[in-house]
Amino acid sequence: MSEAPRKKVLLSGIQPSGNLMIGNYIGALKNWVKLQDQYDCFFILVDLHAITVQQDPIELRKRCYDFLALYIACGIDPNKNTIFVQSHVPAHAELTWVLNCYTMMGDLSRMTQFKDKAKKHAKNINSGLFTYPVLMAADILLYQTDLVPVGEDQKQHLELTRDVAQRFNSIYGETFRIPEPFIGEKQQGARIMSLQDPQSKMSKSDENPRNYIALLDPPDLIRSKIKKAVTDSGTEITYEESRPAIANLMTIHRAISNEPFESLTERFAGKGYAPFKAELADMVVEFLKPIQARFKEIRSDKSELESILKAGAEIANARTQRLMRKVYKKLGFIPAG
Ligand code: ATP
Ligand code: LTN
Repeated sequence: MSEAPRKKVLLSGIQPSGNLMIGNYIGALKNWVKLQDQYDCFFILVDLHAITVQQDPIELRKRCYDFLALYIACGIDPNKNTIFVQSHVPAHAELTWVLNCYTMMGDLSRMTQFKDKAKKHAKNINSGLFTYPVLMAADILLYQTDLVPVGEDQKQHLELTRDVAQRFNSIYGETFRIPEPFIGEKQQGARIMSLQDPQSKMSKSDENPRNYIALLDPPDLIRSKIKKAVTDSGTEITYEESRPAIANLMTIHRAISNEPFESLTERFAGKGYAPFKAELADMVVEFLKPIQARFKEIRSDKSELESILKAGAEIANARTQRLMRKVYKKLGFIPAG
């Protein structure tokens, strides 16, 4: 009897830090939802990654439940996908140690996320922040992942993951599958920019919440954030690299409405920014309304959320234990029996 072909593996993670926001949705979550039926999916709440910057323990615990409920509210089906908390699966930390020994300091020091975060947290440049991409490589390689849907900012980490896997494979023979990134085009929202500073990426841990639209922001706050978002000189609604603020707002519009840029330009010709911003705000509010309602309902059943995480961790532990045995054997470690 022939075996059913292996379903390809998709894996991604989000750090439970800050407030899940529209950039995370457009750059990552939206693609998770779109691809979930075609792949064997693993979605991870990467709490071990989150502690590379200082976290409040009570907030962190609450946020993990919030994020899980938001994933489901956004359309991730917990019955079809494996959703779990990274710290529930010890192999992530174990494989990280192994991969640390096959990752070069020079490569890590080129990572722009490290440079950005080191600047932002100048008093806490810990070694976890530096080796953060190795933990991410372990997350991915542990499941023989084929596809990793992420925003554009993670491209460099994905390249490092591929390099580390290839280095290990070339020494010990085929061990890890080499993963492919799944990153949309910039115009499709792979890099949503900050509302107040369109030169920097929108970020859910930004200390100024006016820079992002959180998925749980109330309607009035969303309207006010969009109204006060910075704009470029000129008044036309046209997509140009030289006008990053309006290009960003148009990208958010298109990611939600699917309306082409040309059509937006045409509809708002000669009208200026205000009506465009007002329409965008209404659209975002309407888009988030059902997500927020579902979130409220799902979040209120904590025991259901706990059982989703428990089931996810069981599957993930079984998968990763097998892989770790293989890795340790290749390294020449005596089997634990
Ligand atoms: P933090 O500010 O807490 O470091 P973050 O907003 O950068 O977080 P991550 O947890 O690092 O979010 O990323 C979660 C996912 O969202 C990743 O796939 C990342 O690439 C994507 N993402 C983050 N910011 C953006 C953005 N501005 N535009 C598009 N995708 C994004
Ligand atoms: N580093 C990612 C989060 C992350 C991740 C992963 C994404 C951790 N492990 C594995 C994809 C696959 C970030 O967005 N900062």
